[in-house]
Amino acid sequence: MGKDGRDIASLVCARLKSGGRVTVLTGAGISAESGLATFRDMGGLWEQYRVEELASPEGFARNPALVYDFYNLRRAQLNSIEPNSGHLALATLERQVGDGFSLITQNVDDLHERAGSRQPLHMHGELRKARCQACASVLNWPDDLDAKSQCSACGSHALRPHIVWFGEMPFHMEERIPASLTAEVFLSIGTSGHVYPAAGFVAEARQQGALTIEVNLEPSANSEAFDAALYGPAGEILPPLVDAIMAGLSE
Ligand code: BJW
Repeated sequence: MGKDGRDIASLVCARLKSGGRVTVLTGAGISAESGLATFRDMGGLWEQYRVEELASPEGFARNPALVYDFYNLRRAQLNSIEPNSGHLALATLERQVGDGFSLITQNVDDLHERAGSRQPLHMHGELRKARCQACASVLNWPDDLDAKSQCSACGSHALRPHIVWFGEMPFHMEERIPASLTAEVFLSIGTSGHVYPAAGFVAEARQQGALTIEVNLEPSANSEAFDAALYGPAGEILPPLVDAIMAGLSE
């Protein structure tokens, strides 16, 4: 790891040693090295599909079969991929920091859990869950979902992907996310900074006194809100960064 990385690790350690907490926000970039397409990069999902048809309540009302298929394909894809070294490094950091660690993810995949993260806050939902529009039950749903799928709680056929679409309120916005934005260190990984409210978290965390750090291939849309940045693939940057933080904490 270069000097920038070591300097950033020292700054993080200084905050954590005096009882600080760390909050991590992840986006599609952290799962890219596992083989999942991002949204806005070249070749990303929104280049291949029309966002308003697939990720909005109006699109689902217009053409549910198309939306079910899109998420069925992505759900099936989860069976053939694995967490990468970036996910694993974050799980290691979580074990070291303990209760002072929070992970907010915009990702709907389950790679953080499979890497060992205990309770990531999935603010945009989860691919492997379905939600009943009749009784609001959230069900584990590992297989294909369609208009004939039945809710095991109420028997209705009103299941939809458990995904937050544009115009819908993300999850955990009332308590857990606001509480985590008071942490002393805020680390943002692999997110373009285009989608709110997540794109506003860094400014909020910084305003509350956090040291803010970005890991991305390139500066994100809100890069001015970060105190420090490391540019490159998360799977290459995070393992040595976490190692340096762990070494600093044990000194
Ligand atoms: C790597 C890498 C590697 C690549 N290593 N890095 C006008 C102004 C402001 C806001 C709005 C507005 N009009 C409407 C809004 C609100 C709207 C919004 O933000 N729209 C903007 C697009 C303008 N937001 C909403 O509607 C949200 N709800 C809402 O606001 O409710 C009201 C409210 C909330 C709170 C308080 C009060 C009111 C809901 C947003 C739902 C987003 N849903 C999606 C799709 C569903 C999930 C799915 O199908 O999978 O979520 S959209 C899509 O974008 C997905 C993602 O989670 C989200 C963020 O994308 P992400 O993760 O940043 O991915 P990319 O592709 O954009 O970026 C990848 C990055 O990784 C890049 O930077 C690469 O460089 C990097 N990278 N490889 C490191 N190896």
